[in-house]
Amino acid sequence: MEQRQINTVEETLPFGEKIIIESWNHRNIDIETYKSMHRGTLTPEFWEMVANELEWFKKWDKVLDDSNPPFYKWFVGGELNPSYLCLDRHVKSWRKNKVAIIWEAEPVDSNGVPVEVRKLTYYDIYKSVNRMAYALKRNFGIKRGDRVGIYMPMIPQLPITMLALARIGATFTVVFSGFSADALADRLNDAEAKLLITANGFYRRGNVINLKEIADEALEKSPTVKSVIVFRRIRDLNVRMIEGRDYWWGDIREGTPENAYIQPEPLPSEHPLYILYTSGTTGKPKGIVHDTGGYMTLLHATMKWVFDLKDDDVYWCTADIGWVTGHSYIVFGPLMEGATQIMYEGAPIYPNPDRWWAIAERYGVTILYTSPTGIRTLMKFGDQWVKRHDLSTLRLLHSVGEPINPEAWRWFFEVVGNSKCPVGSTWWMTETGGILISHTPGSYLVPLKPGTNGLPIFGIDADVFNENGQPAKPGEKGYLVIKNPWPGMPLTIYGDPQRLIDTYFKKFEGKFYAGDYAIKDSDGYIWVLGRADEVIKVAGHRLGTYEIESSLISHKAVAESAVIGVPDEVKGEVPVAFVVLKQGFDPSDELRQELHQWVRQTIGPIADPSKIFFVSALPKTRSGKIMRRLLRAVISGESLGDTTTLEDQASIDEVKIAYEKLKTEIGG
Ligand code: 6R9
Repeated sequence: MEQRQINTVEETLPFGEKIIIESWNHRNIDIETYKSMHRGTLTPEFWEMVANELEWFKKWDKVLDDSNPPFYKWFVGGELNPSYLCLDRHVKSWRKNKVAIIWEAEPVDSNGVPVEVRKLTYYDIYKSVNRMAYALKRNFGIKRGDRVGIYMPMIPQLPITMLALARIGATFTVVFSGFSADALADRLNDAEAKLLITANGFYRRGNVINLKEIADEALEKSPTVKSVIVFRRIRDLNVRMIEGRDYWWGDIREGTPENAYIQPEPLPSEHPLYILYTSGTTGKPKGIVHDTGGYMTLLHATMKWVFDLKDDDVYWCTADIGWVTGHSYIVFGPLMEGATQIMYEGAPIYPNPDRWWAIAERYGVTILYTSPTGIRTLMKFGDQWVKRHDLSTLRLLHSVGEPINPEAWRWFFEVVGNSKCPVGSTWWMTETGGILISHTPGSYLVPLKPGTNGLPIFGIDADVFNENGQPAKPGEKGYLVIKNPWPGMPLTIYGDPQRLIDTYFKKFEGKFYAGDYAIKDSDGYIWVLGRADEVIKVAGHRLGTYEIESSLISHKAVAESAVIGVPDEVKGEVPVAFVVLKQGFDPSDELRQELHQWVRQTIGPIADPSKIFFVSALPKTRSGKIMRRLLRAVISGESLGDTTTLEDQASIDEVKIAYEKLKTEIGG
């Protein structure tokens, strides 16, 4: 039995104490030693060493092609296939019948026991992927370079679909199953998807969601999609099937040979594996395109260093595959590493607020990767829900998606992890492909501090810059930048390469600007504070305030709108909307409800503002630009600063009154 001892040391800076878990896997290290090792890793050759640990069909001619920045290409000339790395390799080894995915459906019986659990081995998944790849190729003519949309809930058929598409070299785009028909249609159209793969429905919080109905509505506006494959997730849920367009997954599978084998395409390292749409500073989400070789290399590295994954681990990432965390750390990362992992269909509080802890106990989870919102949601219900379960198998905990407040960190560390598991907050984004700043208990563990992201991982040169592009002083708030190219970085923005340059590489010439505010402390630890742009993280879900504004403005009654993020105890941030109505429309509760419903229908429930305020004018400059800065100042109680450009002082007074009203309502 490993000896585990915890020492608590006081920090001098205003960042709280350091926590040293002594002898955790005997990899503890002091900060200066880590930093000196880290300095030696900031070269392409270091990443070449990591890439050499993957199985390539053909090795590269050049590690990094940097002739056309910021369109870097990693491992040029190399060929590989993610489906091969995640499946064939294991099937050829002792892992053939190792359980890859333990899937638990949401419904439970009257004793709270889950009614459906499936354990799929690597060989099971391998066979399904091959049959699916066979059908995609032979029946639907899908080939390398085609784009395919995926709109599926948290069921094993989702990773199976992604791996089948990767196997034949089709570029897929997964759309989160909580997005609306309009959001789905926008993404299918932008990607010019030929085919959509979906399910008839799924369970969420005890309700049946009819996914196919939403997909049908989207398909009316998505002319490029010629065929649809529908997985029957819920046996008795009947949905409309359009002859010649819609096909049942089961029927297709029946039509393929049991032992179908489709050779994995040897894909060039810079082949576009997938497009994932994410919110930015305009109304239209952008399609981040990831490569294959660099992306898989970063995932391999982080699975080892950050998650310390071993063959006897039971790993669980609670994210939804519809977001980047699920792409990287449910599908490609863990499966490539041969993990046994948990996949859960439903809500964390169904039927009770101990569902996650029950699952962790049931399967003996050892590594848990979750979100601050998840932690805060469950923390609210009290320790007794955790204590009811034996969580002694847990050995490593991480969070992602938003800053973790020290209180939530402590609860996760003490109550869930019983003060023996390292707890990290891994910083990364859709654009980065994988984790770039994090504690790395799998390689070397520096002291923990509640709430920090820690030091950049090996091979990543991250810093905090001030407005002038100079490194910020310790403790000074600035902008997070990544100074070197890394494997896993975006290839481009689909259909709009210039936007990649403008959004990420202009503010600090040639360096990747993440769009986050951050502080570096005197130890060099990075603390990401939140977004510096018009992006908000609602329960860890990334949304653009402009998207919500565009949705509101598209309603017939709305003339103008401004949306900002407001701090929320559980969700981190929630959107609040200020709305000016058109002539002939009057504020009413009914109209307010209609607007809430409208946002749900045009984007999805996650984007629904927590409050909608009717105002007669928005604070604007004389040239007509909405001054969101002032709205945010009112909300944060900061001084309004320079208001000389403000056209109409009355507008800001009205916002203040609306905000005071909000504060009394939420008791903040
Ligand atoms: C993986 C993911 C990216 C934004 C990012 C930042 C925030 C993510 C964080 C974090 C503080 C962490 N973020 N992880 N902030 N600490 N550990 O979430 O990707 O959805 O693209 O969001 O999320 O603001 O810029 P994505």
